[in-house]
Amino acid sequence: MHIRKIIHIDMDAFFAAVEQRDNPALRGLPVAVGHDGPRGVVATASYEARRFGVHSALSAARAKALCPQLIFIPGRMDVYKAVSRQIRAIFRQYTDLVEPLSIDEAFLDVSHLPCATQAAREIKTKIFQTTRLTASAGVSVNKMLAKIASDYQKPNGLFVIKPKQVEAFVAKLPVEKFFGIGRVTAQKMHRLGIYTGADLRQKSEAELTALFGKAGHAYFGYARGIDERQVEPNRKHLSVGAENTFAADTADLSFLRRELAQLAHKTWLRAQQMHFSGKTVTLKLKYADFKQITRSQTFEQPLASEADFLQAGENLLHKTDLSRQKARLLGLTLSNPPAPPLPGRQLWFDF
Ligand code: TTP
Ligand code: MG
Repeated sequence: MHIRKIIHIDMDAFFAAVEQRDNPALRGLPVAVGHDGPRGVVATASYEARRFGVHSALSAARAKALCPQLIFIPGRMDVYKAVSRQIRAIFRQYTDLVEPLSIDEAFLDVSHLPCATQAAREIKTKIFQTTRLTASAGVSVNKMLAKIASDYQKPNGLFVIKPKQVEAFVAKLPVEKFFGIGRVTAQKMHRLGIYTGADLRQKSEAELTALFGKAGHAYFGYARGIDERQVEPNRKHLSVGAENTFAADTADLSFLRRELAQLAHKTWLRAQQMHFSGKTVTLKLKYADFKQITRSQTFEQPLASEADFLQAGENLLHKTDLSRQKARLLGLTLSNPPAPPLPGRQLWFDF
């Protein structure tokens, strides 16, 4: 089997580090980037502030309660974007297979290079020389492990999970560290006595799909250190969706709404697993005579929650005509990621 070499790079305390770089008076101090106000939220915190428990997505009020001397800085998105372009230019010196996941992180497929670890070391050095900022790098055989590795020795880390180490590493890994396993899924696993990769490995693929639906298939692979997802440089064209053909044609609106809720749930889960967010929702409806229509709506911001996504789908469903013809198939798709691509985070603050 062909073994891939994947690097994941993620800047350290990105927005806060840029602010400390550009204003030496802030260095060594607890800094939060974000809005300071009654409805304010922390976008990120310097490592000094993190020692007090301040982190992304915390309300400004809570952050100041935890760390009264916290210095709030309004963000400068244009500067962060410029740095983001600088680091992407460095990545492209090593490979065309660069998949930016957000403003400060990317996957690189460097399978063609003799030594991925050496490349990661060089990239970190070049980033520092160019931007005066530190990044953490993870190197392994697939995306999931490379991403876990970059987080392992943050900040300014370089961590490698070699092919031979994968099994032992994954066995010890807490399930919440696996890709796409969020808080809710992790809690469900804990209730089932699944705490680590080794526990997860005890379950058959059939058991996992029965418990977690399609995601169960991925979890089965993850427990064995397998993640087949390719580094996808062209996220612009990416979309995530689900569709279902009914056992019998129907015009029953309450049935269709229940179907839609399932499609929205499935799609949202997959989008989260892929760190994908999109601004466009498309509903597809195939009538009993096989005539197909689509209705879509594009928002200014990526859809922020499953509930919003479903609501958009329902609005589109109401724009279809079921008075003359029954439906045989319903589909729902999320597409059109924001540019530059950002992950499915809900708390990006506005400028
Ligand atoms: P992250 O890479 O998640 O965080 P970070 O770089 O600040 O810190 P770490 O060292 O742990 O990687 O996110 C990158 C930037 O994205 C972050 O600096 C600010 C922004 N961001 C938000 O605006 N809202 C959020 O909820 C998160 C998580 C990040
Ligand atoms: Mg980061």
